[in-house]
Amino acid sequence: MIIQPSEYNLPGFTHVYSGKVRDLYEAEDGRLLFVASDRISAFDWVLPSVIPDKGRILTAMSLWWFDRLDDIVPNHILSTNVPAPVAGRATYCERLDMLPVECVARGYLSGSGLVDYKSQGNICGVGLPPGLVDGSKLPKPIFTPATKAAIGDHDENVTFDEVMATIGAEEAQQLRRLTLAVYETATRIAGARGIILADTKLEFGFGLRGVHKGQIVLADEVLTPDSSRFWPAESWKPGQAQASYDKQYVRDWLLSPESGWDKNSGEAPPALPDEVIEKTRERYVAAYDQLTGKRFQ
Ligand code: Q0Q
Repeated sequence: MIIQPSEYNLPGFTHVYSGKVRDLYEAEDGRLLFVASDRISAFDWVLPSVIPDKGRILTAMSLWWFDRLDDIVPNHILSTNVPAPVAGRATYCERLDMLPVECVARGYLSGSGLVDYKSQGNICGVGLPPGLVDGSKLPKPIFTPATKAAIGDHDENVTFDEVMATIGAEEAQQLRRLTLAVYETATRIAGARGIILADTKLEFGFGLRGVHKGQIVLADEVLTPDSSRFWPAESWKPGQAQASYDKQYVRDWLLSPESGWDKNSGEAPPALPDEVIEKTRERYVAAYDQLTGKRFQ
C-alpha cells in the first residue's frame, strides 16, 4: 500500500509519519501535530474516496473523550489552536516516548479475538468460557495487547507475559489497568447512549519533560470508530457479524455486485459512489451527535 505524500500545505512543519487515515507532523518548536484525514479504510485497504469532514468529526469525538478520561489518565493534547489548513482536524500534542504495545480492551468477541478464540479457546492467553460466538459479550472486559505492525501488516496478538518481558512488569500492569479503566468508563458512557464499544485500541507513552515527565500518558486518538468497533446497540445480535455503526454502507456497497470488486482478488477497491460517501458522512455525524448529545458543526 503506497501512502500518499503529505496532503496539507503546512509550511515549517516536517512530515513525520502517515498511517492509513492519520498523519503526524513536527512543528518547528518540537510539538507534534496529529492530523486526522478524511481517508477511510475498509477490508484493510485505504479507499480512493474520502469522506468529507470525517477527520474533523473524529477529532471532535476524541477531544470529547479525552476530557472525560482526565481523572483516569493524563493525555498528550497540548492545544487545538492549529494551522488553518488542518483546522478542526488536528491537535498539537506533546512528544512522548511511545510504548511499543497496542493496548486493546475487548468487551465483545469479534475480529482477531474471534479468530484466536475459535483456534485456541483464548485471546492473548486470557481464558474464555466455551460456547461464545461472533458478537458475544464477554463475561468481563479483557486486556488483549498486540505488537505494532509495519505498514500493511496486521498487529499480532501477544500475551501479557510477553508485554511484561518487553516493557517490564510494573509498566505492563499499569497499561492493563489504565486500558481497562478507560474502556469500562467509555462503555458505560457510550452504552447509556445506545452505542456498543465492542473493543478499542489505545496507545500510551512516557512523558519526556514537564509535569508528565516519567508518567504514562494517553496518546493518539481515543475511542473513535477508527480505533474502536462502534455497534448500534439496538441491532446487536450475537451469532453473526455485527453491523458497523460507521462503515456498513461502505462494506455493503463494496461487497455488492454494483462495485464490481472482489475483496479476495488482491486488487484495490474502486471509488465509492457519491451516495455512499454522503451516507457514510452522515453516519459519522450521527455517531458524534448520539454519543455527545451535541450537534456536530
Ligand atoms: C506517535 N503515532 C501513531 C500515529 C500515524 C500517529 C507516533 N504524542 C506522541 C505520539 C502520538 N500520538 C507519537 N509519538 C510521540 N508522541 C503516535 C501510531 C501513526 C499517524 C499519526 N506514531
